[in-house]
Amino acid sequence: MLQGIHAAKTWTECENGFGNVNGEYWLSNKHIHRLTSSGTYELRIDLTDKNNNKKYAKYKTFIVGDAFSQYKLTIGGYSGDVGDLLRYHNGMKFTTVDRDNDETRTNCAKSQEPWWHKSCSNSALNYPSREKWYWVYISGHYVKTSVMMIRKV
Ligand SMILES: [Ca+2]
Repeated sequence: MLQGIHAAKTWTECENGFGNVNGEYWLSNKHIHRLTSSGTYELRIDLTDKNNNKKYAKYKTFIVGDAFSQYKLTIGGYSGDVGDLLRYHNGMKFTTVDRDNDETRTNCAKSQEPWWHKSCSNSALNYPSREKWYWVYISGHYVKTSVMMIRKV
């Protein structure tokens, strides 16, 4: 549903969604909010590195708040084999190049793309770091592909 992106996307673009489901894609924040507030949703993040090693993170709780909350992230109930890196972002608002809701004096989205930045990120799946999506090392390599999926439970 959501995959890494790497152009400086605006608040409106993230709000309304963009891209192609088979490539770089972001389901709109508005829709993610609508879905995750309509029931209980879990989040699964699948990651691969350049050698196609696969790892995942799963969260029992995944809620994105409404526009008024600045699409605030509520996340919890981790399981998986890649580390609970989203925990750092729990409670954070969404930040884009044109809307700074993070805790730094600068705007994290300017260097690390849109995300629920804090100061700035442990895991920013829209941020291509060394040409790989930034989450964490898998077997010593940066993440090559990332997919975030949500499912009603
Ligand atoms: Ca800031």
